[in-house]
Amino acid sequence: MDRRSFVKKGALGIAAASLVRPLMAGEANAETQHKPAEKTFVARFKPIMISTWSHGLEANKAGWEVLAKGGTSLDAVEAGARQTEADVSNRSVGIGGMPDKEGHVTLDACIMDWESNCGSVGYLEGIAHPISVARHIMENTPHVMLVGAGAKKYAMQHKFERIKTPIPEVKMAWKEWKKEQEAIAKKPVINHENHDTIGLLAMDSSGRISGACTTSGWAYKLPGRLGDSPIIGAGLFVDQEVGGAVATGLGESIIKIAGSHTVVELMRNGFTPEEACKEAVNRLIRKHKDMTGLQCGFIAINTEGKVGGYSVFNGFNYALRTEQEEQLVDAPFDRSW
Ligand code: SD4
Repeated sequence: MDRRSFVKKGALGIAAASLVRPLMAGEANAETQHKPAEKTFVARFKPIMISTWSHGLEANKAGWEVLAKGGTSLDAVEAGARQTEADVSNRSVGIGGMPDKEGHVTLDACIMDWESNCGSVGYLEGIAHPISVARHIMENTPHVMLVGAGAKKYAMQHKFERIKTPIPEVKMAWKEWKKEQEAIAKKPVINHENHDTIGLLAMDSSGRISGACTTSGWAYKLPGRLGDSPIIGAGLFVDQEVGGAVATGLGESIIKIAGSHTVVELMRNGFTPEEACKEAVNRLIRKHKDMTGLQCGFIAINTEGKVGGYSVFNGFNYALRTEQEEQLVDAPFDRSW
């Protein structure tokens, strides 16, 4: 099947689960009374996974191997993110990512689960799977976020796989860029051809929602720059009472409206996932006088298993995986390039 044949235009929200919300930890009913909190989730939901951009199709495949066996949404989003991080052809995530102004590939990632546990890593160099470092921080330290040299030290102490970056093709491109002396302050044109950060959201068969986000960020950024992707509430937010959201695009703009948190709070107030993403995009647009090159998009899922997305400009899409379908959905948008 070629790519176009399974692209679906403008999906508005896909009901992929029953309309029953998952039981929350500590919330007792006849089946669950006196059982530990983790057993209060009942396997009655149809799993679903959504991931940004077309490479989300492959990431969803990796995540689906987990979900199909009844695994957790946390394991699923980590597996999906690792798939993209290992893809050498991807220029904005993991090993094939683009460097900063000085030629260093620095990676950002974060992860969040249904109990609001979260972990994050920023400005991490030479480590293959930042998403797994973020999860390790979440599960093994009292902290949420480690960055730079400390993050690298942590990853090495815990024997995370090391990589040599930039890969030769990327180094060549960086040298060319240096020659052209482009001004770093210029806003890049961000579309799906050159901006491939991946954000993933999954609901497992117990209704538990988790999310992940991983990127090398803005190509040729200033050394030390972090975007939205490692920031809980900006690049990713999950609240099991409501749902989850992830962002992609120009991080500086997404941070200004605490993008993913905003989407989740809008859903809390009754918006569908697509309506919430649209309203967040509108809010972001209101904060910027000049929208040139300012592509940003959100995807979201609620506890009913409905999903949606929305972007500033056309060209943003996300991969959807359910028991019945595997497709790339062109997100609705505010304006055309
Ligand atoms: C960043 N939000 O570093 C990321 C980049 C991105 O699609 O999402 N690109 O600003």
